[in-house]
Amino acid sequence: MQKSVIVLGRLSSSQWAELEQHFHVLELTKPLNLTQPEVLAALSQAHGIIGSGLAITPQLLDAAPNLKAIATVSVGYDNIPVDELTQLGIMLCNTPDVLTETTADTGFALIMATARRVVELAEWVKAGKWQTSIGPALFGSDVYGKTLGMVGFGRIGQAVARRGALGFGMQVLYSNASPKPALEKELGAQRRELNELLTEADFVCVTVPLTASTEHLIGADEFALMKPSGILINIARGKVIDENALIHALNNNVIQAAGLDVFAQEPLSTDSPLPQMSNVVALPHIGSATHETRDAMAQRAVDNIRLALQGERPISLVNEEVCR
Ligand code: 8YV
Repeated sequence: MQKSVIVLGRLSSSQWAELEQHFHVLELTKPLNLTQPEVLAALSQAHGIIGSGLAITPQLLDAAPNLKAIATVSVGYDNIPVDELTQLGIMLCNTPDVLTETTADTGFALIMATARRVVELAEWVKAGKWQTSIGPALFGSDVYGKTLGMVGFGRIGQAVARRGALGFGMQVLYSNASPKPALEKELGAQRRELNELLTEADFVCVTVPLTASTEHLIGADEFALMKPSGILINIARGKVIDENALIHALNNNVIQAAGLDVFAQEPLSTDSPLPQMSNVVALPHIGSATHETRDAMAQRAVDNIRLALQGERPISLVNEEVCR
């Protein structure tokens, strides 16, 4: 009997056709409503699920006794209970590599936009306020030649650092559990303790995954260590930052500015003051959101689920233990 795969999210027509060659494919919409009989019927048959932002609850797992693999269309999987899946023998696959450069571009867009006040000044021009030549009140800060502090030095962190070092003559510092000698050689990057990095960097760029040990990694004490001219960039997960402490730091000249692609709550609550602040550039979690990259991520998820359900090793498997 053909195996069944549930798809939650967009696939191209060729990706859809590729899946249909091998599986019975069912499309459902997010969030999954587990009280709907058709959703429960689909889950009861499902061997695989493809989707992003998946709420993998115990109820969902109970409703899907045949589940063998989940392919999240994201590199991050902080929203997924990996240990529970491993215990149940369910493979979790993600989409690293294919989104690295695009997400690093987003990080650099935020570095440029915050330092040179791109959004604020574009809005100023749009409002017809450019009537005389501009003075120092509207000047920004240099990016070229400054110090870039990477909090987390995995694939995306390294790609941001490469842009900074090779394109913008930046001195790269990084804090990471393990040293990265190859990058030290390639970019002249230097490893620092987090506190030292915060003190020395002009730009602090966060790329660590969200885990129990990185939640609120950057809070009031950490902002106090940064330079008053320092700029915080977050392209990781919102909860790595204590947002209340960030708002306080931005309002009280503890740091200069922040460029944020991610927030503790997404979509961002309309109560959040962050997007209205002139020293904040807030984006709607677009790290990987280009046509090319989202297509490549969807393709990786399709490849992962196909391999997993055909008994082969998926390209990017998070919980290797399931295969042992
Ligand atoms: C995702 C992301 O695309 O990959 C990740 O972890 O944060 C984004 O690139 C987003 O979560 C939607 O899937």
